[in-house]
Amino acid sequence: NPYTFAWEDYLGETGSVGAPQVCFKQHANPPKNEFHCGVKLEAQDPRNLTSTCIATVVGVIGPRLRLRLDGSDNKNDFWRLVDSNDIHPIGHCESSGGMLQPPLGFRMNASSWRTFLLKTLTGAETASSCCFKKEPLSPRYNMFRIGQKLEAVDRKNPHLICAATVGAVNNDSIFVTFDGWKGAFDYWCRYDSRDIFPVGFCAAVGHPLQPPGQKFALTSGSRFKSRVLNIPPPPPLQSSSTGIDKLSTEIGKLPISSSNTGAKV
Ligand code: MLY
Repeated sequence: NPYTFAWEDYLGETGSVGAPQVCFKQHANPPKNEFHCGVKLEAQDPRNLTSTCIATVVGVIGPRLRLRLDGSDNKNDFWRLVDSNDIHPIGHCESSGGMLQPPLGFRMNASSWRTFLLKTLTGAETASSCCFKKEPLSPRYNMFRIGQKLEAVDRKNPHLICAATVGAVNNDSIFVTFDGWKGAFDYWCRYDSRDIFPVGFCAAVGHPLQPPGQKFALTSGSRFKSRVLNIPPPPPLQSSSTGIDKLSTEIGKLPISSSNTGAKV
């Protein structure tokens, strides 16, 4: 039964603990999923983050939505949580002064975009604004510790959430390792990624959980001897792009005077 992985037994056998809820950017009480297949919404194009596109819900599992961008193919589906800031009701983009864009790889020529948009939205069922839940706050800093267990999206098979371990911690990043698998699925992510969840999350929301794989060193007493980690270098320290954005915004607001123009700034 994919809903009932025995975390308690596994934590005991491996002598490990789950990362505490407060480490995660997830609500302690996960939101209800009130979307259903077929409804349309606005979503950021994951392959072109400056574009807001029309998407259709093509799958619903627990608090997750499988989305397909209208005008794209069925090979680029992606998943979002119902409390993601990347999704909004139809009309949100226009009401905030933006324009809906064709997805990267739009399958018609650009001039047919307006016609396509009109057609795809005419008579469409749109997701009600009450389906969209408030995104949780980010924890103030990275509180993860090496060895803590968690549940994590397999980014190569993003419909899957799997048993995982914090393999390394570096500044605002953690290295997610998948228990019982060789390193091929492991990845670095920010501590406030929406792809990582506390132990027990899947059971609580009715999402299947992939138990550990079978690739354990068959030495020592336990079935679950941890493997030797091959940890790739962490991502370069972000010179906090948001910080820079904010700084340049602030600079833009400064009154122009002899003290802040000219070469000596
Ligand atoms: N068919 C794939 C699935 C791998 C899933 C790995 N996750 C659970 C970490 C394979 O067997 O390679």
